[in-house]
Amino acid sequence: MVKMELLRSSLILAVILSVFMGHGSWALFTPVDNFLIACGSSQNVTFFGQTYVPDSVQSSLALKGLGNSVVTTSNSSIPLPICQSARIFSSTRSYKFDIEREGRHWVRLHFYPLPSAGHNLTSATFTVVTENFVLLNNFTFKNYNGSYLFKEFAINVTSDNLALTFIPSNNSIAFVNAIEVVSIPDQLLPDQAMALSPSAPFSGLSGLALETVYRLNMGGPLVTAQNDTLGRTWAKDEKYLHVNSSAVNVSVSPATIKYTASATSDTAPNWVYATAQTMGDPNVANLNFNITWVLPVDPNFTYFVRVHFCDIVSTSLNSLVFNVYINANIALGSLDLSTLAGNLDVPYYRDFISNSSGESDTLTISVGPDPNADVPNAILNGLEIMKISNEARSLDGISPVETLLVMRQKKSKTGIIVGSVVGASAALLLIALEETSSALLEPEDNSTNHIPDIPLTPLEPFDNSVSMIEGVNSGTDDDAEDAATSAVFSQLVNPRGR
Ligand SMILES: *[C@@H]1O[C@H](CO)[C@@H](O)[C@H](O)[C@H]1NC(C)=O
Ligand SMILES: *[C@@H]1O[C@H](CO)[C@@H](O)[C@H](O)[C@H]1NC(C)=O
Ligand SMILES: *[C@@H]1O[C@H](CO)[C@@H](O)[C@H](O)[C@H]1NC(C)=O
Ligand SMILES: *[C@@H]1O[C@H](CO)[C@@H](O)[C@H](O)[C@H]1NC(C)=O
Ligand SMILES: *[C@@H]1O[C@H](CO)[C@@H](O)[C@H](O)[C@H]1NC(C)=O
Ligand SMILES: *[C@@H]1O[C@H](CO)[C@@H](O)[C@H](O)[C@H]1NC(C)=O
Ligand SMILES: *[C@@H]1O[C@H](CO)[C@@H](O)[C@H](O)[C@H]1NC(C)=O
Ligand SMILES: *[C@@H]1O[C@H](CO)[C@@H](O)[C@H](O)[C@H]1NC(C)=O
Ligand SMILES: *[C@@H]1O[C@H](CO)[C@@H](O)[C@H](O)[C@H]1NC(C)=O
Ligand SMILES: *[C@@H]1O[C@H](CO)[C@@H](O)[C@H](O)[C@H]1NC(C)=O
Ligand SMILES: CC(=O)N[C@H]1CO[C@H](CO)[C@@H](O)[C@@H]1O
Repeated sequence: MVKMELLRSSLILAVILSVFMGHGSWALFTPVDNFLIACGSSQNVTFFGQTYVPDSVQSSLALKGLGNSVVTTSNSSIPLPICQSARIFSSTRSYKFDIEREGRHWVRLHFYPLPSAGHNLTSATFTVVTENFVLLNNFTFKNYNGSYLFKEFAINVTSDNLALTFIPSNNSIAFVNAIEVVSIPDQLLPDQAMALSPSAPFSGLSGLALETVYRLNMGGPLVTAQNDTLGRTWAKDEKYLHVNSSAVNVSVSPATIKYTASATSDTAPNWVYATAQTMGDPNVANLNFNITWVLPVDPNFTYFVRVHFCDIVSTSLNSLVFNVYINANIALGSLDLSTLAGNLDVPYYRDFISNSSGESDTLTISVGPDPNADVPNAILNGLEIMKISNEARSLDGISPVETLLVMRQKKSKTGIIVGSVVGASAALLLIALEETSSALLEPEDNSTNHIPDIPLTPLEPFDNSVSMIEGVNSGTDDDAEDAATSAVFSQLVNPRGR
């Protein structure tokens, strides 16, 4: 009997553990702020195991001024379920999130121009800003090759709220399908990293905004948000290989990966470290070559580059010694992975700051053998490239927030949205820029600026048109992957695609 009981409880424990671990994860880090919002939706949307709540939930949302409407579709042939609805703004509007824990947050925006009776979302041209940073400037799907735009930013929020403001361009509208605002562990993104050429520390990153432009799982499968403790997506790397025959993919079981205090599953999922590209083709006579990835980037910005390594190929310590280059510059010379990581199968990563290569609009990463190594080989397991905000505190163009808001306010009638929405873990307030920008708004607009904190009126009638859409007009290149997958990557694949 006792034995049975023991057996049963250990079985239960095993089940609990496997559920816990299988979920990847939120084991290590639980985001204090975790807003997942399905804009314009009338119901919760569950996607990859997470629940996105409507921005109008509990009907405690009042919309004043003209032109707030929503569009929804029941057609499931769109990239993601959270894109089946959108909120449309015909004047400058803000979502305001109450932030419980200051520090970096993911700000993820999903845009998919649904067909709408009253509006053409494909030709909508708009700008998105926080109080301090420009995230998108005069974006329109007309100039963009994809049918779906996903943007991920890492913003250090240093007050108790974050306002996301949507600014329609002249005579246009703005829209958004889904928004995520989620805490990031403090230790994930450093304040300082090494710049190359000349080699010097670059500090002050924590005060700047970052935008993910590439996040790649070398030699590996697509890793989706549900397999990442921080909800990140890791794309395949093959299409960026300069000479794809130069690389051979390798993989081990993800369970082999031995995390340490300095590289945890929050650094990158074990699926990333368990696969890699290596030189390793024994049939090639001359093994003295680099594996190079060529990544198109906007040359007007500087980039944060994180290279992820894990020696999953060696059978003994100190046998894998290689060089890492960013553009033509040596980033890591004679990198002896097992010495630095302490063992085989142990993750290791390094951060750099780099511009694009020379006058070109690409950034290149190369790994190649060290002449002194016993075995000529080189490895790369993962790569992240994030755009760093410029002097104008912009990630898109050279106009600062103040200019974009003022320019817009001269023309628009500012409507106000007030309301409260219950987010995934906390309350979300959806209101206009009351504090920071009221000075900017006031001269232009003296009627609707200050509004009661408590929403009083019920929702105005929405344009709840159920529309059919023509399916995914995928402008991206990977037909082999399913629509959802290629849509997720339309931005990562083509960061300059607009
Ligand atoms: C918007 O309108 C203003 C004034 O009419 C004009 O100066 C500006 O060029 C327009 N901007 C765009 C992006 O069309
Ligand atoms: C965010 O900014 C504050 C103030 O500059 C700084 O103290 C903090 O370390 C930053 N946090 C992160 C995670 O960069
Ligand atoms: C590894 O490379 C082989 C041969 O090129 C390819 O068929 C396979 O899909 C690759 N594996 C992954 C996970 O990308
Ligand atoms: C090399 O890359 C090109 C373009 O991405 C692709 O068409 C080709 O199939 C790849 N070859 C191999 C051997 O993977
Ligand atoms: C690898 O690339 C670097 C940087 O471009 C270059 O200096 C080096 O000579 C290359 N190594 C080989 C073996 O081609
Ligand atoms: C870079 O900046 C220059 C000068 O401001 C501008 O002409 C060019 O279009 C910008 N390039 C991109 C890719 O935005
Ligand atoms: C990038 O380019 C800018 C402008 O040319 C320069 O000021 C800066 O030092 C460069 N940064 C790095 C890391 O190379
Ligand atoms: C929607 O999701 C939220 C958060 O998970 C939950 O509290 C709420 O009960 C859900 N509403 C419905 C109608 O399922
Ligand atoms: C949804 O869109 C697809 C692709 O255009 C289309 O084939 C399908 O008929 C649509 N579904 C409905 C219910 O209209
Ligand atoms: C968009 O696609 C067209 C046609 O496929 C191509 O000519 C153009 O270069 C692409 N634009 C960008 C910015 O990639
Ligand atoms: C590549 C990958 O990470 N795949 C796994 C993601 O998570 C789901 C469910 O937890 C697994 O079924 C996949 O194999």
